[in-house]
Amino acid sequence: MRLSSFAVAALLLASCSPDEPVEGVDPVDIAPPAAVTDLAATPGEGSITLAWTYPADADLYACELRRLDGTTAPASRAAGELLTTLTSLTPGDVGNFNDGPVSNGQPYSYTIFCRDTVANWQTSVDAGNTESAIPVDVTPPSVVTDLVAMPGDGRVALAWTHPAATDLHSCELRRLDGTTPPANTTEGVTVTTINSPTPGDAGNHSDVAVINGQQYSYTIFCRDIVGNWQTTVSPGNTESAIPVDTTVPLVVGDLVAVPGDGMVALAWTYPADSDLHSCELRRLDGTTAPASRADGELLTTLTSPTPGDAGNHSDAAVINGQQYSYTIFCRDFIGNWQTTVNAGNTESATPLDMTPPAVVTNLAAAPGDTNVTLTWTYPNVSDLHSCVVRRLDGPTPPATPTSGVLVVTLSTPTPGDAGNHFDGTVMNGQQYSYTIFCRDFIGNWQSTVNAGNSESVTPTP
Ligand SMILES: [Ca+2]
Ligand SMILES: [Ca+2]
Ligand SMILES: [Ca+2]
Ligand SMILES: [Ca+2]
Repeated sequence: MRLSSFAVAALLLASCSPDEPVEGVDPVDIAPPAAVTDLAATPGEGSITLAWTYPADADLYACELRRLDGTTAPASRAAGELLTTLTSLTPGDVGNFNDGPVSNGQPYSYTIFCRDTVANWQTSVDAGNTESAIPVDVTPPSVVTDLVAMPGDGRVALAWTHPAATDLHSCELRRLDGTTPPANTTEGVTVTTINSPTPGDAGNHSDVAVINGQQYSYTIFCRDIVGNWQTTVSPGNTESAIPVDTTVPLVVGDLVAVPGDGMVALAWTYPADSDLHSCELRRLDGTTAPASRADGELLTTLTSPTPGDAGNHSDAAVINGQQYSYTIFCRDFIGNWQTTVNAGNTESATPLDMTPPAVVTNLAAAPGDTNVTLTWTYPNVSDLHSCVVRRLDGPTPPATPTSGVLVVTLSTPTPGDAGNHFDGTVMNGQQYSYTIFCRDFIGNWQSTVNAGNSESVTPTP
């Protein structure tokens, strides 16, 4: 039979030698169980998993798992806090317990005390029934989401949402050339490190270390304060983009149009843009310069200009007296056309006839009695308007269209034809010298005096 605790206590009171068997009753059990063995404490994320082996004592009844903060295990059942009382035990079996939540980085120490059915508590504390552990954070932050990469001109604008992890420490924006984003924190280059981001908040970065036309792929990796890196690569934290040149060249400057005879001489300064590809010189009849590349006619395409250098063009496809207006438009290598029209890249000009007719030829002066008969050949120029026969007394012919006296004005002569004039206003014995000067419709006077258009003669009876 078994004695109740009460009966044992009564027997203990009745005997001064309790270790000895008492006549007529079972020997009193005063031996506690052995201690648990092989206690192990495995730290986890916010938890510690404990495992041990129960003592083999047949009268094992219950055990207490106690815990103390720090590195010293509870030395007795009065120390630390009782985590759990383990009952319905099988002697010699393994036991386990998961202690959590506990604070990561904080040491915890454990002891297990066991008792038998009559409440004899084992009090020993040794390596077998004590253990310490520090739970560790092994959980990386979740993945960045909503990453977008907007291609710009010489830049890629990235935006995303940081993970909501409260222990978020920093994130790294990494980049690889091409279509495949970095697969881990060593692939590609670090574009930027975002320190102390606010968990769950939006982040952004403008990557300007890029070349237009080149594809770039990005991944953002984040870590927590103990250094757990998130390694996931997903649509949420990766993105590719190709920055593009959208900047048009600057405008041509200093355009001048100098009217000439049957031509307009244009000069200008090219814009200094390094990606200047070519320019178009366009022309419209009249006072208004081409407003766009759809306006007027293309006079010439200026290829491979040197940025910032001077340029020029001679427009000979013009009619004198007609006004022309010019605009120069430039483009870059991508094909971005500059569309601005201002004083710097527009100009108007009216080419002018400044060419006098050629000289009369074959002038002959036949002396008569108080007269001189002149014959010549008109110059063969299409814009021949009129000629004048001028005369000076003496051996020297008139040098200009206004010197000497006007003998006759020859209107609307036929170019290249023969002409003649009978000068009956002369005296015998007096020497006379003639020059014929011609002009065109604009009024350009031919001023040459030579053997062809001058002659001296002395009328005789
Ligand atoms: Ca016992
Ligand atoms: Ca963590
Ligand atoms: Ca450009
Ligand atoms: Ca002329």
